Amino acid sequence: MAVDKETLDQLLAVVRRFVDERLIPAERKVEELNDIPEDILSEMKELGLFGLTIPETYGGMGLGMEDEARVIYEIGRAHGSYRSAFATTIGIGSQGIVIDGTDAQKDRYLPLMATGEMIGSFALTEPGSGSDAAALRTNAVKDGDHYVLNGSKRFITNAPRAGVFTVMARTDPDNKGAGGITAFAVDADLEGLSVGKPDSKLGHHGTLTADVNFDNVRVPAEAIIGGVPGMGFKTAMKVLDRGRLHIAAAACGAADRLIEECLRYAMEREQFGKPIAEFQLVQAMLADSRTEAYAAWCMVLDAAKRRDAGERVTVESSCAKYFATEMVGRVADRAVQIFGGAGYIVDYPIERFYRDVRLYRIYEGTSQIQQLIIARDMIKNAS
Ligand code: COS
Repeated sequence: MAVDKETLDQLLAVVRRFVDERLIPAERKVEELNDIPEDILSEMKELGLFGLTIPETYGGMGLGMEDEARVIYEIGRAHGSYRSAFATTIGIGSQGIVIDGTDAQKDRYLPLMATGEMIGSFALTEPGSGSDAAALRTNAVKDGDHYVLNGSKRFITNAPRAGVFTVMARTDPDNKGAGGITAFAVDADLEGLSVGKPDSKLGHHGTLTADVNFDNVRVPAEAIIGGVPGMGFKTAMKVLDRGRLHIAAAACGAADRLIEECLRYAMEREQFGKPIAEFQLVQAMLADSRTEAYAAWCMVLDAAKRRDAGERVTVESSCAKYFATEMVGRVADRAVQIFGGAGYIVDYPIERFYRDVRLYRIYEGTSQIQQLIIARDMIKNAS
C-alpha cells in the first residue's frame, strides 16, 4: 500500500461524494452525448483518478491492488463509462510499462499518463483472435533499428483518444504461439497508424472503442516493452491478472448501486396495499443479491491482498472476475424484476445497468476463459 489508511479513507470519501454528487446525476447526459462531458473529465483528472496506480515516482498515487479495488468499487456505482474513461490509462494501457517496461519507457510515458494528459490503451484483440490471444496475426518485422508493424486490432477501448498503445505483435513468424509475440509501446501519432470509427454498442455508451490499423508503421526497437522480444504475451497476461481484479471490483460496485436502487424502490413502491419490500418473494431477491455481492467482494479483497503481498494471483483473479461478473449479471436481472415495467424503461437506471454489466462477462477474458484458466491450474497441480 503506497498510501496510509487515513489518506485512503479520505480518498474513498472524496470519490464517493464525487460519484453521488457529480457522476450519478450526469448519467443520462453521458447516454445522450455518448461521451463523458468535458467538465467531468477535467474533474476526474484533478481528483487524480488517471494516476491512481501509476507509481508515485512518476507522479501518480501508486495504489496497490486492494486500494485500487476499493476506489474502483466506488466508481463502479456510477455509469460504467466513467470508469472506462480512465481505467485503461491506470490499468491495461499502462501496466505493461509499469510491470515490465524499461526505465526510459517509464520516464517517457508514466508522468503524462498520471495527469491524464496522455491516454493509454491496450491493443491485443484482433478480428481473428479474441479468446485465443496467442493466435494474433499483427506482425512486426525488424528493419534496422526499427520494427515495421502491419495488422489490425479490434474493440480497442479509448482508441480514439489514446496517445500510446500497448500493442502485442508477432515478431517471430516461425513461432505461431505465445513465444513469438512482442509488446510495443506505440505512439498514436506514428505515420500509418489509423483509428477506425467508434463502434456502436449495446451498452457502455460514452466509452469509445474502435479498430486500430497498422499500415507499415515504423516503430523504434526501443519501443519494445522491457526491451526483450518474445516476452509480449507474458506481459499481456500479467497485465490481465491485475485487470481482471479491477473488472471484478467494478462489478461489485455496480452490484452495490443496483441493490441500493432495488431496496429504495421496493420500500417505496406499493402493491396490494403495502410496499413490495414486505413481500417475501421480493425479499428473497434482495437477499440473494446482497449475499452474492458480499461473496464476490470478499473474493476480490482476498485476491487483491494476496497480490499486494507478492503472490501470483492468476487463478484467484480469474475466480474473482468470473464470480463477480456473473454475480452482477444476476443482480441486474433481479433488479429488472423488482422494478417490473419501470426496470425496462430509460427513466430509471436499471435497464442501462442491465445492458452495461453484460460486458463484464466478456472483456478481459470471457467467463469461459476464466473457467479454463482455473481448471487448467487445478489439473496441472494434481498431475
Ligand atoms: N502471468 C505470467 N505468465 C503467464 C500468464 C500469467 N498470468 N499466463 C500465461 N503465462 C505464460 C505461460 O506460463 C506460458 O509461458 P511458457 O511458454 O514460458 O510456459 C505462456 O505465457 C503461454 O501461456 P499458455 O500456454 O497458458 O497460453 P495459451 O495460448 O494456452 O492461452 C489463455 C492462455 C487462454 C489464458 C490466454 O490466451 C487468454 O487469457 N485469453 C483471453 C484473452 C483476453 O483476456 N482477451 C481480452 C482482451 S483484453 S481487453
